[in-house]
Formats: sequence, C-alpha cells, structure tokens
Amino acid sequence: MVVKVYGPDYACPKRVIVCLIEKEIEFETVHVDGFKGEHKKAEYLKLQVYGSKNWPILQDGDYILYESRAILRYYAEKYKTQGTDLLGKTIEERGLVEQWLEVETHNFNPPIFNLVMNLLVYPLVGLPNDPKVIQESEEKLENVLDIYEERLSKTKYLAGDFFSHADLRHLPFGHYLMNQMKKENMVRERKHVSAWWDDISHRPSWKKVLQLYKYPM
Ligand SMILES: N[C@@H](CCC(=O)N[C@@H](CS)C(=O)NCC(=O)O)C(=O)O
Repeated sequence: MVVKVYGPDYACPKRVIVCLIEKEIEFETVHVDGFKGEHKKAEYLKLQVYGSKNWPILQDGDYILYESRAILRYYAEKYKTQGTDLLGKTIEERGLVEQWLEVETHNFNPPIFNLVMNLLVYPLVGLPNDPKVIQESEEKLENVLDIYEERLSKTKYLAGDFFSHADLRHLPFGHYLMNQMKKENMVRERKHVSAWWDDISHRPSWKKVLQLYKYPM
C-alpha cells in the first residue's frame, strides 16, 4: 500500500515528504487547496480531527496519522534500517537527537512560526501583521541561532557529526527564512549555521521536494 500525504504544498507536509524521500518510502500526494476551502470536502473532514486546516494528514492503509513531527518519528523508527538513518546509532546519539528535536519544537519553531504567519501568510490572506510580534520573534530567533552557532562550531550537524531528523525538521521554515521572508542575513552572519544550512538544504531529498511542490509559497 502506497503512503498518501494530504496537502503536500504546505510547509508542514514538506517536513514529512522530505523524510519519506530520505527513508526511500513510496508515497503519493493529494493536493488540497485550503485557500479555496477544499479542506471542507466530506472526504477530508472524515480524516481531520479538528475539522479544519491541519496538513499534513497521512494515510498508510487503514492507519492515519497527523502532526508532522509525530509522523517523522514514526517513519524514522519503522524504517530505521532503510534509507538514511535519521535516529542516531548509539543510545547516546539518540539522546542528543531527542534533545535537539525538543529544541526545534520549543525554541526554534515558535518564533519562526510567528514570522511565517506575520510576514507570509497574513499578507496572502489580507490580514494585518503585528510589528511587535515580528520584532520579538526576530529577537527570539536570533538567540536560538546563537545557540545553534555555538553547537555547530563543534559538530557538523545538531546532534553530532551525522545528519538526523533534528536537522531535517528545520528545512521547510528555514527555507522560508532564507527565501520568501528575505531574512537570509540571520543565517549568513553566523558562519557555522550558514555552512550547516547549505549542507542540509542541498540534500537531493529537499531539492526534490522544492521541485515538486511549489504552491502556495
Ligand atoms: N503541528 C502541526 C501543524 C499543522 C499546520 O499548521 N499545518 C499548516 C501548514 S504548515 C496548514 O495546514 N495550513 C493550511 C492553511 O492554513 O490553509 C504539524 O506539524 O503537522
């Protein structure tokens, strides 16, 4: 049974798709245009716990999962020995991967999510943005990137000298930061973060995601 990913054009589904490609898992995608209200179709509503926009949703036979980070963990574990190992080999490596996954979720994601909403999504749907939130989020993100700079001056990737899903998770919103949000300087002024970004964003898996799924941003 081929894995189905709903809503592939959005950032959170891209987080899942890049993982599926790294893990060499066959998948197909179902395009759903939230801007046209397509998420309200009965066939999608029955998959959605919230009854609203919340992509990705993933269907693997009868098994349905949502929340991109949960999906990553699931496939990284289920196919540990297939494709790129995203978990780390020893228990110590895995501990560090888990640590940086938490940092991404609780430190990196909240400010960058606010920036994505205020600088990209709100203008797209005609809502005003909040300059105070933008400024505070930028400051918080600068602090997080300082911590990354320190870490990446010692190891090639966040959890060590191996690529893991702690790195991979940064790709969709990191891409917005470097491109659509025009905040490339935040990365470029940090030598080690800059080298790390170039490394992870040049992986064939991520290039393929960008080539296949372009809309809406
Ligand atoms: N925590 C959820 C967040 C899901 C989420 O916010 N998805 C966004 C895309 S990143 C969405 O569905 N947007 C559709 C829309 O706003 O039209 C996850 O990681 O899967």
